[in-house]
Amino acid sequence: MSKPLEGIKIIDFTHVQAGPACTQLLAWFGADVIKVERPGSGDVTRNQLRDIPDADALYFTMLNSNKKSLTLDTKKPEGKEVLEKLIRESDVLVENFGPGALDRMGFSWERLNELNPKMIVASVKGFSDGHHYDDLKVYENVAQCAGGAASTTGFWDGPPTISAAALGDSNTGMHLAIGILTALIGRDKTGKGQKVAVSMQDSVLNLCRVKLRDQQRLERVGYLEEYPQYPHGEFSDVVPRGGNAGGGGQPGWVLKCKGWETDPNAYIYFTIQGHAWEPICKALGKPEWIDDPAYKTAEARQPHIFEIFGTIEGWLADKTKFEAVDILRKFDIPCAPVLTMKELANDPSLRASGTIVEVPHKKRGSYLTVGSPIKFSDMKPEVTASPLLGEHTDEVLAGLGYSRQDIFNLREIKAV
Ligand code: CAO
Repeated sequence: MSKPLEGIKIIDFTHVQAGPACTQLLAWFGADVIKVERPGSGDVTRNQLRDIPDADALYFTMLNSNKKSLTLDTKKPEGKEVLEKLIRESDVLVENFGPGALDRMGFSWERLNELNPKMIVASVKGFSDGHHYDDLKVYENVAQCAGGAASTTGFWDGPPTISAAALGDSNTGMHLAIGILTALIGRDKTGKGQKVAVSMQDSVLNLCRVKLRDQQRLERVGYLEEYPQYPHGEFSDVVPRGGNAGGGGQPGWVLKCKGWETDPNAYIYFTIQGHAWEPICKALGKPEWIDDPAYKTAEARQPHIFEIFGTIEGWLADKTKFEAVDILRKFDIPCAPVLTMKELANDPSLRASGTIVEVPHKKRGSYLTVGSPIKFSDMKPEVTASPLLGEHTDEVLAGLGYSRQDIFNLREIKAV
């Protein structure tokens, strides 16, 4: 089956997570993604946290599937020459080097645009161009702090907390992918390439927009009625950490189920959504709460919400997280078990949908990865193994018109 991005050639000048997550997505959808890596070492994640000696680490394999690998020293004149040829026939160049690295290499936006005016140049940086921190190198957790996630995550009596979700890295890569696709559609209309830039700080903040909503509400009224601090606690002039309260305003909490004493994940997330109150009362065997003025409205419940959660935990005490959800789903109550990575890895539904996939790899044997979370009616993205370092160097160079002797010479001077 042909894929929508077939025929789109992408120079993947990315490393670590933010950039590779973007180009991997585009490769799944059919783009020809050529990862350009430094000869001898390649993307640093090939070596990071290895679980099998001499085989690419999972960090690399899980972010670089469906790509080709070309080794090229782009600081050597011969390597630059190869890159220039590649640029002339590519549609997109994606990079996430530290600030100024591409310019120092001699490939500023102006130069790239001169080499190929139709090419889209897409970049991830920690902070946006012109920002007072735009000289900083940035990793995931730094971005979560700079983008407002850390100050609003965790419990009010603990420090700012980092989320396990890659809000700074993969999330920024997804934003960049949207930008690239938009620029490609724009190019169809104008015939011109353009620069697409996404900062990690901006991408984190974009996902924290309800907290910016809350900051404005707090400044206007002095409290946030859906936060656990209301009405008994204190508010300062900044959005506090709300523990497990729902960011969207639906009261909810992580509640203990049978076995929590020994299993750190025997919990469900239980929401007390306004419209679900009546079914909740029925499910819990508390029909008297339905019309009780102390429970009837969200506002009335908030002062004693933890007492309500305590009652629900009493109901959950003899039910596993799975049994509880099986009962609650019949009442249309939004809830879910707190699932571990082990449970997700073995989840038959995720395997069937292609969200968890097993990929054969030349050196590792097979490994699990997360496949495309986006499903299409006319296309099933297939995940193929990440490339070995330089696996496609000869193929790509031959495609650029280099002879076997040229390729040998490039190897001799260690340009590839
Ligand atoms: N041939 C020759 N040189 C190469 C090369 C190649 N194929 N590929 C990269 N290089 C060089 C670059 O030119 C650069 O050299 P100079 O600094 O001398 O100009 C160097 O390798 C890469 O530098 P870097 O700053 O990108 O790498 P780093 O390990 O010091 O920093 C990171 C890593 C991620 C902090 C930084 O790249 C960064 O801030 N990127 C932008 C934000 C980002 O994407 N962060 C997310 C990473 S995922 O957690």
